[in-house]
Order: sequence, then C-alpha cells, then structure tokens
Amino acid sequence: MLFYTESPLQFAFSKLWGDGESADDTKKFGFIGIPFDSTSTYKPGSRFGPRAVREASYNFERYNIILDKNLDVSLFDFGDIEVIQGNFEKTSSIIEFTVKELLDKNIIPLAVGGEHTISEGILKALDVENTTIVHFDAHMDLRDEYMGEKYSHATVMHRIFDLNPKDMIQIGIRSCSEDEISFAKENKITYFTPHEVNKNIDMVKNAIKNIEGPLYVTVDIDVLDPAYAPDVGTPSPCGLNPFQLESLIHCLKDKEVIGFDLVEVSSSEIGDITSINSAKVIYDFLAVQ
Ligand SMILES: [Mn+2]
Repeated sequence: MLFYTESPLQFAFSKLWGDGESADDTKKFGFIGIPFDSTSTYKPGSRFGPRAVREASYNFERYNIILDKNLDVSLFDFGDIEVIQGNFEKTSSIIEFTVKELLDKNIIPLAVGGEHTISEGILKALDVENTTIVHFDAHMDLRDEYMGEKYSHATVMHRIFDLNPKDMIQIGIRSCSEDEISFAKENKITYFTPHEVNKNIDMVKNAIKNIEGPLYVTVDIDVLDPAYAPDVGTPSPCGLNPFQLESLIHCLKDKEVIGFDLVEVSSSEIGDITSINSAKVIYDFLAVQ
C-alpha cells in the first residue's frame, strides 16, 4: 500500500476490514451507508447521503481542540448496503441481516442513510427491549400510518416503539400532530423542543447522562435548523444550532452506545452545509469514544 493516501469513498479516519482483523473485545465501529430513499414525501435525494457524508468527513482534523485529544477509534468502513428502492420490507431484512453480521464480528453499527426508515432494520438486529432510544429530530415520527402506509419516514418511530424498547427520548421536536403528542404522553416518551434546549440545555444533557444501560442513537439531521442543514427530506425551521447538537452528542461519552445512525441527508452538492454538519455529528460521536 501507499502511505499518505486516503480514499474519499471511505469515512475519514476509517480503514477497510481486512483479514488481519479479529472479533476481539476492543471497541470497534462499522460504518455502513444505507442509501434507501423511497418514502420521502417532500425532498428526495437521501440515497446520496452516504457519499456526501463520507466526502465531507475529509474536512476535519484528527485533533479535537474542544476535547484536547486525537480521534483514536477503531473504525471500519464497510461500504454501502445493497438496498431495493421501492421495497421497504426486503430492504429492512437486508439491513437486519447485515447488521447481525457486524454484531457477530463484535462491531458496533454506525449507519448513514438514506431515509429514516432504515433505523427499524438496524434495531431489529439489536436487543431493543433492553435499550433506550435517543432520537434527535424535528419530527416525532410517531404516526401509526402516514398516507395509508405503515412503513414511512413519518411512522418510523412508531414502528420502533412497536419493537418495545426500554425507553425513548426525543430531542429537538417542533413538528408533529396532536395524536403524536397524545401517543408520546400516554406511553411516557420524553420529548424536548428546541425552545427547551435553548432555555435549559443542562436539563436535556442530564436526561442523556442519566440513561442507564445500553442506548441506541438515531439522528435525523433535520434536528438542526434549516440554516445549518437545508438539504434534508423535510426541513423545519426553529431547530437546534450546531453548538447545541455538538454538546448533546458529547454527552454520549462513557455511555453504552450499541448502535448509531444519522439519516435524511439529501445533499446534492459536494461540500454543502448539510453534509458537513452531518459528518460533524459522526465526528463528534467518534471523538468521545
Ligand atoms: Mn425529521
């Protein structure tokens, strides 16, 4: 191999899984792109998300001035999962199967979508019932059906709720129906609006820090204000800013994260704001590992 070469087709700081690797106890993360883009109702294009995020990741330094440390994590980029556009159920099975393969190798899945429905396939492979779901999003995505469909970007968190997770926390919520609010309240799903984050971010940080046991993190990048992430499936104004999201992601330090996904990146250009802020979320998560 050549020294000092990098591949923009892999997430920065990652390497390819090779024959020399073993499924030992060292903490390892497996980056997988899941370019499924099939139920978007407003702005399609999330099938290009994995490519855009990988490319944008080359913008960052290994040294993190805020944390005063070098990013030092065992990260492997496995490429993209083969998805079947238009067929959620088959795609979800493929995702579940692939994530199980990663788990067999003792690797924690780190997925980039694609649309939000991909989270369901990943979670089916994990021990959901003992896991708290930490969900960053402008939307609750708790509808039971959307336009008559059970499986949609707008129903994904209801489908995940159906898998019976231990607990669910939603952060950044500013767009939902009255029924979704009632559902959240009836089922003791905690949610924080951006207004609450602005007023008292420590309360939200503590909600993350106080989680016990395994947790799964799903970030719909539309949690950020459209000023910082305009190219998303369903933009919604008055969102979080990147400083707030960075400090909330940093609260995942020392938590037992068993899986992580970032979804709904519909960037259409190289190096746009949305893909750079998306890559930054993954960078921030890896930096506290
Ligand atoms: Mn959303």
